[in-house]
Amino acid sequence: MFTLKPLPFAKNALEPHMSEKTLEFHYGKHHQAYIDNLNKLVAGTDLESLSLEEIIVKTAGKPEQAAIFNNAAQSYNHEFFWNCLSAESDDRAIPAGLSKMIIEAFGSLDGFYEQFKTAALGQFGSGWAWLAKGENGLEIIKTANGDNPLTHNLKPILGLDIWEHSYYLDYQNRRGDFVEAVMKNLFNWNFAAKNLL
Ligand code: MN3
Repeated sequence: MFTLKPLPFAKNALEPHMSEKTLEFHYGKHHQAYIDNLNKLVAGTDLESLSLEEIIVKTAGKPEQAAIFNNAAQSYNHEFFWNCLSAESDDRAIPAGLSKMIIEAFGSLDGFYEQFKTAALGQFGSGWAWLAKGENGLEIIKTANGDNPLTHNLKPILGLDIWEHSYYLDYQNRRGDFVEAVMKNLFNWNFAAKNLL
């Protein structure tokens, strides 16, 4: 049985950039639903005892297992996403090693922000923008629906949910404003640095 883990912050801790109301729905309803659906879909199958990561890798690209993949990936993505967010000043400073890698990959921190925003805005419809690590260092990718870096042989470092349910209550159609607000005010760089290891 998969369960909804507690949020790593209070529901109002990310205001004004992400409201308590958004988290009530996004975490309390959407994320919960992915987990509930996954539990129903894997009950009594050999997938039941696997981790989310294992289910994702095992079912990726198999049309007959698309529902399981989508719900497992979205369960994983959301748990990861909440950890990518923090309003604590300690989490908001970019550790030196990671900062160096970002500058190597994207020219500057602003270069990273610009390319990340371009990826997030360029994803047509629902999906995610990611900072990920591959054999050649850091890269930015966008993925559709529940897809994530694990199926591209990449390690997720930071992820941003750009499904409309992620921003509609706070920003309506202004995805760019939401992306800017999260990148500049909420990314948890401590969590990102831990994911490099
Ligand atoms: Mn979501």
